[in-house]
Amino acid sequence: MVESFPMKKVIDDQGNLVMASERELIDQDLVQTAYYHMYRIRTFDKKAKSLQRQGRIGTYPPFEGQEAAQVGSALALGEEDWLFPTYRDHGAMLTFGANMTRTFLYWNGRLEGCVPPDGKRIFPAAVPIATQLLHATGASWAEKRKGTKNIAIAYFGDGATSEGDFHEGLNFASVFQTPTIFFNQNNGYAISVPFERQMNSKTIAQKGIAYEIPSVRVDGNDFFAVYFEMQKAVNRARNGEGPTLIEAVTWRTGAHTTADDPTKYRPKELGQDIVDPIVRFERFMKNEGFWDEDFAANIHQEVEKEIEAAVKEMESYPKANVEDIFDHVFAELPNQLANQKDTYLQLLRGK
Ligand SMILES: Cc1ncc(C[n+]2csc(CCOP(=O)(O)OP(=O)(O)O)c2C)c(N)n1
Ligand SMILES: [Mg+2]
Repeated sequence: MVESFPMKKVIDDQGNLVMASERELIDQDLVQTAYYHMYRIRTFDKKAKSLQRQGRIGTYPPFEGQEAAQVGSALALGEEDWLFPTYRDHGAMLTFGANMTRTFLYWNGRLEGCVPPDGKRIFPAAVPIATQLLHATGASWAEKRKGTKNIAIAYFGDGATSEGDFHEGLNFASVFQTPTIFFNQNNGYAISVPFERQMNSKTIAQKGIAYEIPSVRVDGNDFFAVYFEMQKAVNRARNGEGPTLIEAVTWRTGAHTTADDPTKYRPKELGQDIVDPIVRFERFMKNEGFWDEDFAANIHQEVEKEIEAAVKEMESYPKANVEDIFDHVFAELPNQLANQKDTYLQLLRGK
């Protein structure tokens, strides 16, 4: 089955083009846009980890190492499309137009963190694994029924494929030929569970066969491979040709979240040979004459400023209100939760 789904690459680890036919699709604007977004979300991610360590935001799931997958996918979407992310997809959300201050507020436990910017169809990050596949299928089905050309993308991890929702989402999308892109980031682990313990199949792409969904396996650390395959999937969906499953093979460099220690469950040598996607992209830029010191320096400065301003704004908000956790799920709080709320508030008051 692995042979049926060879991993598509456009550039190799040294930044050399291995698919020369794609060269004519690459121009300065695309290269600089991709670099800008990957650098921006990498810097955001570093800042978020640092803020968590300083107690300035809560638990945070880093996406370092997955920038090419997240930017390559989000950049291929159109303005009116729908994005259904997980907790690890802030890079994709920011690239698609999520507000950075609100993204920090989300990890600070504030409701404002779930509000999408005006005109942007970005759902709040799904923490319950795989639920968003059904939401994306439903939203894109609605678009199809309304006769629009808009599509939806659902982000999900390797571990999510073990959930019923994954299969229900794919089956429904297949039966109704919805304009949905199932975008998998196979980062090799679901918390501490490695890919081989999660499934006996050798790839995630092959799971599309059962649903007659065109599927492809790409090197998720290769921006161009992700971006070009996404474009094909987007075009197919817009033209009424139904869903696509994309497996982007990648690697999370750090912990599952700031609450765990990956050295406890990942052998040290694993991942050592993986070239950072941004380093790989920079190599490509230098090899192909796209590198420009001034452009890079300007971007670095601009991003730094943007992030500092967003952190400052986030910290100007009052601390999250504990009662919010209880007050916005049910119209009428069930007894058991009302009791929990009382107990917790008493605890906070030191009684
Ligand atoms: C329904 C459900 N079951 C279990 C969990 C606990 N949980 C949180 S993250 C995670 C692993 C998910 O792994 P994967 O889908 O590979 O995504 P990744 O975290 O690697 O991006 C699990 C099991 C959850 N959030 N929701
Ligand atoms: Mg995973």
